[in-house]
Amino acid sequence: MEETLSIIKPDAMERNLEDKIKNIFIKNNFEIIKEKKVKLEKKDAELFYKVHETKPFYNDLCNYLSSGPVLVMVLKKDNAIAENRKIMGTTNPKDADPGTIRKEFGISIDKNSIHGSDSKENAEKEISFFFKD
Ligand code: IDP
Ligand code: MG
Repeated sequence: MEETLSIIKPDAMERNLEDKIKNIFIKNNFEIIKEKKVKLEKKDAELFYKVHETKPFYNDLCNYLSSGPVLVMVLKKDNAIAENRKIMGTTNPKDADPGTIRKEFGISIDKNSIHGSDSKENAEKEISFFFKD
């Protein structure tokens, strides 16, 4: 079994999509083993997205992620990291496959409703970023 970090981003929280998105994970046999609703400070978002600090969209991205509450979850399943990326869809909702979370709910490349870890190393880092135990 593998663990990955998922975040329901502010645009989806704002539209009350929390339960709909959680049900997609449950339907796809993910176990939600930890979850918490948090409102990040900008400096938290900057740390979380540090890998993107040189990108032109970094500042907007950090403002956005800290603009409202988010739901942070640890998802567990065989091959959870890749399986989660598959059901999330591509970064830009416009290009995402039908039935994916981003296709269904994403508004734009920045307001794309969901975050998911992209590798084993990042999953571990991101899980301990939010759940220190
Ligand atoms: P991912 O979320 O699919 O892993 P990343 O490349 O890691 O995509 O980018 C992190 C987040 O930064 C994206 O989910 C999206 O919200 C935002 N982002 C990525 N590329 C762009 C862009 O070109 N313009 C604006 N925001 C972007
Ligand atoms: Mg990423």
